[in-house]
Amino acid sequence: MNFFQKIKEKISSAAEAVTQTFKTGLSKTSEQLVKRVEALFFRNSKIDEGFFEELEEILIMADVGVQTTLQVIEAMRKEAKQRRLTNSIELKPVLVEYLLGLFPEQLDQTIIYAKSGPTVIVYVGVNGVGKTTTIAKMAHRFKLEGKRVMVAAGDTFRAAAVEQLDIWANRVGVPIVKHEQGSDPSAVVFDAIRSAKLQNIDVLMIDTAGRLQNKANLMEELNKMVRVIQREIPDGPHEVLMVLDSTTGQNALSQAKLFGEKSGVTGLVLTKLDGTAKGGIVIAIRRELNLPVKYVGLGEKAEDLQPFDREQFIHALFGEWMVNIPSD
Ligand SMILES: Nc1nc2c(ncn2[C@@H]2O[C@H](COP(=O)(O)OP(=O)(O)OP(=O)(O)O)[C@@H](O)[C@H]2O)c(=O)[nH]1
Ligand SMILES: [Mg+2]
Repeated sequence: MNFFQKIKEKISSAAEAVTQTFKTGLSKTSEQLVKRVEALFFRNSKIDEGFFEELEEILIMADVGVQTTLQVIEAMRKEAKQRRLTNSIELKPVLVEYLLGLFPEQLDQTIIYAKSGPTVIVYVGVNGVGKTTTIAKMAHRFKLEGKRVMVAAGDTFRAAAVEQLDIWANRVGVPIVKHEQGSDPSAVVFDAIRSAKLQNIDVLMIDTAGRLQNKANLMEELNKMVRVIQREIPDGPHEVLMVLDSTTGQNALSQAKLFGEKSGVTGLVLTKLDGTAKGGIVIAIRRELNLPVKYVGLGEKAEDLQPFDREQFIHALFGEWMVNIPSD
């Protein structure tokens, strides 16, 4: 095997590993959604009212969202009528293609980097959604890409939050800037930016305390952190990533709606997809909010955080199923 073949093989095995991560991470959703859809197609070979009603229910149960589900059903009705389809099996590829088409084509996952100097990424979200873990996973990714990474312990509120990030920073092998619990998070941010500049850091990631969008003082604290960043780095923060726990379903959607309005969120990270059968929430969120889904959490290991890829996503859900689509 020559050098180029070896490289090619390596790349494709990496791609295969990603596919597997998506498949495993989405297996609960796939099991629920696809098995039920499959059973429906098996039972109802005729395209009738009952067929559409049940399909509607299945999609809503998977948290695809009412609005989006109604659009999908409407499109399928139209297609069936126009093409005079009678057997439900003929609607299989229409469904898969339509779901794929629900995601805008642009590359959602691309992180916006600084033109020069450190790229600053702030992580925000309510308590326990996975902000700190996501920072650790991202630190691991960026490091593998050869970037110089630094993290800042901007959650000075919760007991043990600084320690949690410290442990991660050590494990991943990246420097951390931290102050004592109870200190002003903006001061941590200030120090972190100074030291990121001095150390030629490529990516500085700032952890923040979990907060609800209706807590005015905490939202103001967040704004203050952003102002401190902007004073030091005028085009920063380059990303404000809102982390959402997908196991909370429609709740995550409303959090993002309310939070996004108030805090200049530039993108979303959807964690814990491996823990829910309602992974359709990714579709609902992508449809109902004008915010890109940059990364998805498909498990607890560092490699389980993946850039969101609509094709991997739909393929992981419907892959086996698409193979069985009869060609005409
Ligand atoms: N299964 C699974 N667990 C995850 C994922 N992401 C985070 N978690 C877990 O979620 C829990 C909370 O994660 P944290 O990173 O501490 O959440 P946080 O948003 O920083 O929480 P606060 O700082 O308390 O607001 C931890 O037990 C993580 O291991 C994921 O993608 N899959
Ligand atoms: Mg945290």
